[in-house]
Amino acid sequence: MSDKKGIHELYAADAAEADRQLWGRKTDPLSRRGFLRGSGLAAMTAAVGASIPFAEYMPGGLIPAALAQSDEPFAVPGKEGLIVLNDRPINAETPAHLLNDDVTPASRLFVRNNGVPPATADTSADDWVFEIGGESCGRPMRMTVGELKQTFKHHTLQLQIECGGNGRAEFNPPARGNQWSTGAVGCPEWTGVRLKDVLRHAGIKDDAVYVAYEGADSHLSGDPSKRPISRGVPVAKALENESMLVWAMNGEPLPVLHGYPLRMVCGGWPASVSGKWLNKLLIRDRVHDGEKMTGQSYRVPCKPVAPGTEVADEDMCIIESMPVKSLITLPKSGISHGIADALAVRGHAWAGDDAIREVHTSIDFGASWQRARLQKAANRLAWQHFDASIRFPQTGYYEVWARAEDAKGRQQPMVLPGWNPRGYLNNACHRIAVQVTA
Ligand SMILES: Nc1nc2c(c(=O)[nH]1)N[C@H]1C(S)=C(S)[C@@H](COP(=O)(O)O)O[C@H]1N2
Ligand SMILES: [Mo]
Repeated sequence: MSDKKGIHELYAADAAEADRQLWGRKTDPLSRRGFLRGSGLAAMTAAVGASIPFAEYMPGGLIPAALAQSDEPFAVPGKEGLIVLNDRPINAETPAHLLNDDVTPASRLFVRNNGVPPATADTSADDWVFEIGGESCGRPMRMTVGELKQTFKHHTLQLQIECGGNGRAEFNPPARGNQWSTGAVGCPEWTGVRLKDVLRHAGIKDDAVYVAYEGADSHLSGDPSKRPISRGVPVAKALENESMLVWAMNGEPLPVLHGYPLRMVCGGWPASVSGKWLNKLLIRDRVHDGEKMTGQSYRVPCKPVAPGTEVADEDMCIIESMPVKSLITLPKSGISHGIADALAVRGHAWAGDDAIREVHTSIDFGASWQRARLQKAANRLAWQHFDASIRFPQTGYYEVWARAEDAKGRQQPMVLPGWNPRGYLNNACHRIAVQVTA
């Protein structure tokens, strides 16, 4: 990596090449999207269609109003249809109807970056070096992905990841951060090795408490001493069969945006624990204190609070297993449907570390519920598919609601659950609109 340019420098020098490295294809640096990711003055001039006399005073990263007002939507190549919430860092979510696949394809997996991704596209995966260390590591070592593949047994599992802030957009008072609606979730199939096999190889001392990651992405400030994010999980979660180090997704090398060449995946917990571009594993003798582990990040009030309450850091608790949730992925909200036919409804449900026991649907705003057909998970910590065939009593406007219940009997709330300062854990029922016509 050290002889390679960071993606920032690369953008300054050659935006199209930087796009190729990051997105796997060359893009037009004059497009609005290409522009936003740091094209030089020449491209900017061409894009606004005039020279810019005071260009030297333009703040770095400023979007000229001529372009900011353009209607051309933001787009992420290879992720058509995703909604871009933020361009620096790149964050994009998937509309519900594009999440209908049983196994989420790369093209439809949300992207959540806290910093600037490293330019890893031209890196040979097998030569990628990562370190294992930390106070509670018995035999600190360096390993390559090639050695990882040779040393440990390979496993392929479908594991669900959901951003802790998925659903944030609904909270009131609003929480700052990316305004995710429902699309920061996906369930691809991952191939790699069990984290526990690697940790045991490197020696876990008796006093081990947490297993954490560091990635090769850089902080938005450009300060090399800062990490954009460095989180982890308690040792017990790290030692589960489904906690993995993976190099492949859906049978292909990990896409650059999803952590190529190596990432951690700990399904069912906030996806922020699933570190991308892994270059360090730390076996800690304390609760990890890396970036976005402390303060209010990925924490909720230990006791419920009224909306808008200020909560002291010491009264905030780390989010672990995510709550029960479901998503209707078929049909697309807003369709018209003829009354003569039953409407086929489909979706997925998941519940952090637990399985889903039942899913119900309602067409009368929750007054009555019908049990949907529910499939078993492909494996533990994969989402489960449900489907229902719904008939409507008369023409008019309906909403189809879905409500999942986990193995412990916990159900999704029909309205917003506990407000919290950072807007995490909104698992309210998903609903779609259907116009039933004659
Ligand atoms: N190195 C690194 N790992 C990371 C992040 C990041 O910014 N840098 N974001 C985390 C967060 S907050 C989420 S929700 C998931 C998103 O994974 P995805 O972009 O592959 O969907 O990655 C996690 N791992
Ligand atoms: Mo996240």
